[in-house]
Amino acid sequence: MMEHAWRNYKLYAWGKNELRPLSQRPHSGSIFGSYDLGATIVDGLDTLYIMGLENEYREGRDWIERKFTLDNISAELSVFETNIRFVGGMLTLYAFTGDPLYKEKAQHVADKLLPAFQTPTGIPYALVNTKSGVAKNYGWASGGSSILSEFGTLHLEFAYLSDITGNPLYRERVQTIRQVLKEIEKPKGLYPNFLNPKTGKWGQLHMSLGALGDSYYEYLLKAWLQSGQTDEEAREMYDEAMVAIMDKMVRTSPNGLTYVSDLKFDRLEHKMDHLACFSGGLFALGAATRQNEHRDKYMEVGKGITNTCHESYIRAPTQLGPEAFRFSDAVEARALRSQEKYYILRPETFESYFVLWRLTHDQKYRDWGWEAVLALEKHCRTPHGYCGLRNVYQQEPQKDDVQQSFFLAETLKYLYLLFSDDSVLPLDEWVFNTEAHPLPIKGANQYYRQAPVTLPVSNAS
Ligand code: DMJ
Repeated sequence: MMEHAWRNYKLYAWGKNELRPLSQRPHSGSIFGSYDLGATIVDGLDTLYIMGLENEYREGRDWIERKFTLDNISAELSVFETNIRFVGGMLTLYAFTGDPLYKEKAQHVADKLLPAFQTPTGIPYALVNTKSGVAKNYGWASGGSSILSEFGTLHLEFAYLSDITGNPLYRERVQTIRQVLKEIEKPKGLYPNFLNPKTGKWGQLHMSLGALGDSYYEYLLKAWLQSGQTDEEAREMYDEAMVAIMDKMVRTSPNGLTYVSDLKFDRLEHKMDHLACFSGGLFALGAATRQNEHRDKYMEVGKGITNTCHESYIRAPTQLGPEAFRFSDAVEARALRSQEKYYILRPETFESYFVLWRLTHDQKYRDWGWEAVLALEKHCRTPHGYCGLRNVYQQEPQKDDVQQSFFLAETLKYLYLLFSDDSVLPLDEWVFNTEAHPLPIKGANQYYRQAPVTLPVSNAS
């Protein structure tokens, strides 16, 4: 599957961001637009490396060396997307290979994002122009707010970049974000999705483990894991957030399905985004790494959410899950609105299968992953790459003509790892960024490659 996705990207969209498999041309309408940033190359390269596809890996490495730059282009980039895909991708490749090319490129990209952090609070804007450095927020985001899942999903990459370059600046930037979030008053212990970077005040009180919230919670747990479990502040913030989420947002349907609902002010919207399906793995990973009074309960919730996401898949004739699904008296784990019925090759459900497989070795997670592989082959594969579907509830759904870069970065990587031995990227040595780029755990992984500390001259003698 990876070879097929890569080969067709190479044939029809090489150096562009993504492939349109039906049209056999580049996809330029997505987050990275028509700039030649090679998003699929940078995002997919560590997957090729893990799979041992050496020739393809080399082609990608050569393209990065010869072509990849953000200099002399005037692109308006998403700080979050650029960080998780480009900085994250390069950092993993640096950890894997020690090739200084990737460290330089990771730093090059991160430096282009830094102007976005020039706000009164240090909470970055969402978008930054790579040439002018002018930064701004999305017009649609609650009163000029930045978005929790975006500014809260920089910590792993920026902390690691500081450690491998010896430059503390990147860690300082994300530590500032951490302090704002630590000190601010949290309504009912929860984090709303919107925060104004100028005033430091929350926007609309919408909370979610799906779109706009999701990976913030993920990065609290993972910052602690990445630090070799020394960043206790992150773990405490994670534990406190999960207590509130359990109390206010995790619910069980009449037929016993566990789900995490969105919360709008005081009202539960009994809906779960496909994006929130990563949280099955998150609850389980949090439970497995700390012995406390919540451990057994959280492990059960992690398994329950993963099971619910699997149900959302198998209740669709395509055996692939919708973008969002609801719980009411009439339906459970099913999309109701037409704009919720699509599937864009997302990885989150398979990510939870992978984490739960590693933690429990319950065969059902591999069985579920295999069902998904067959469904992807049946409905999403085309002669020229893989496409998403417009409606998972149709027997023969229309395809969307986009091969997302995260299909190579995440979806295929998690499915591959689900069927690999535990010794391939063991979870006590690696922590996955939110785009499935594995980063080494400090103190536990020989590939951490921390920059040597240079002593001041007077002490060095
Ligand atoms: C990916 O870019 C990341 O997983 C992100 O955290 C959420 N959305 C996509 C995949 O669905």
